[in-house]
Amino acid sequence: MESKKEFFLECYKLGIIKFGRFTLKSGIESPFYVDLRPLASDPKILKKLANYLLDMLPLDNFDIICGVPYAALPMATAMSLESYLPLIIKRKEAKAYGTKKLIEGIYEKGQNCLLVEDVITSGKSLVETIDEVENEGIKVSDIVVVLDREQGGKEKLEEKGYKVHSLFNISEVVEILREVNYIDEEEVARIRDFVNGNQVVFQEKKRLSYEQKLEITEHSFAKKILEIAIEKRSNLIASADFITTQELLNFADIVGPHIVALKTHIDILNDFDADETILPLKDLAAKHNFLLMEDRKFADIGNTQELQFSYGTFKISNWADLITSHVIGGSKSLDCFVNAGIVAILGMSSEGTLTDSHYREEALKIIENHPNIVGCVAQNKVPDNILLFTPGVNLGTSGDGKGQQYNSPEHVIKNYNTDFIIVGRGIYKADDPELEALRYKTEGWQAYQDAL
Ligand code: 5BU
Repeated sequence: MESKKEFFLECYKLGIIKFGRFTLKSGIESPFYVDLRPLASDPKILKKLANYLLDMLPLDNFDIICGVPYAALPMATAMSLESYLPLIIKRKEAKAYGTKKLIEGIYEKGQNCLLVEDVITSGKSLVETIDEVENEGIKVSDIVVVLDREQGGKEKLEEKGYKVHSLFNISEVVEILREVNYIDEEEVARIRDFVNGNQVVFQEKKRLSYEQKLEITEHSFAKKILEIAIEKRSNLIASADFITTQELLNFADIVGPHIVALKTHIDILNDFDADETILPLKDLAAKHNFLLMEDRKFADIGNTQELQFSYGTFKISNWADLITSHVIGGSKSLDCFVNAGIVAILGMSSEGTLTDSHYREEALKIIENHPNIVGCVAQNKVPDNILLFTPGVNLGTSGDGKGQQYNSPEHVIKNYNTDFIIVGRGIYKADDPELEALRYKTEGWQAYQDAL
């Protein structure tokens, strides 16, 4: 048989222990979280686990075997199959009708039952289970657990005269994971502290500054927008959702000094004209030093996106520095955006969006690995090397009655580490858009500085 250590690492790969910051049922913060249920989904591992557990035990002492519901049920079943110890099932609650039995299966009073548990923490729930089993006239002398969290449970049960056999304990598990560099010294120390009953202090990870991001970002447009942010002391992008060129240009000139980028929906203009719209817009971008971001939200196959990007009425590739794109077409669909930076859509701000956590997890894999990506649009934290753009920002209201959901600049910068806030109606619908742009700029910058 492989070593216990190798076996543990096999189990670990199923995701049974997570490290980070977790709030337990009791409200206590823990530096790790254990859930052994995935073990039952790998039949080979479950079978091996059953044999490891059985090997530790004086099997002749037991007449029957019982798992503590629910996580230990498959474990007890597998042990029963490997050892021929008959299985009984303990219900979580007695049936409200019929037999009202708490224990199901065939057993006799006075038989000795081996109890199986996945994780032992304080031992409280095990004590309750033992009481219930003993109330049926069944004897319990030994308990076998897969993982001892070393928080007093074993001692508590042993004081009451039970023998607790544990396959792994958290200290040895941490040692194994440290040896293979899956966790670092800081985490090891925090776990030791926690196990020793000390309150664990979690150091809040600070957000990176724009200067630090400038060092780690690769894309030229990522660098450009960061440089503008530093120079203008602004993280504001104004969304200019106008339907006439005149309004668009007036607005760009007014808010230009305060923004890092102007976001357009060029296809909503009634009077688009490359010479009349784009040329003066580019001049304004140069005059006030901001980027042009076309919120096109591409969502097609690569070939079509390539055509949509460079041809048709708007010829976006001629003038946009940044474009938004969904990643729904897969990584290769993004290859066509070569002379602009992609701001990929990870999560939308609107109520009922389908960009749920599963979608975002998969989308992020594409976003993290595509060289044309500058950043993403999202309403949650993202890795440090991807710039985060957050729309749905408004100081005056929480929604628009059409599904848009708003937060304040402070909220998104503090909670999501947003790099750039995107504000549309909050600014362009204001009585004095310039003053309002200044207000969002000031609030956004202040929130950023406070978060450093
Ligand atoms: P608003 O007026 O601040 O609600 O405008 C927000 C802009 O951002 C608007 O142009 C939207 O098309 C855009 N937007 C958004 O609001 N939410 C999203 O998730 C994405 C884009 Br992606």
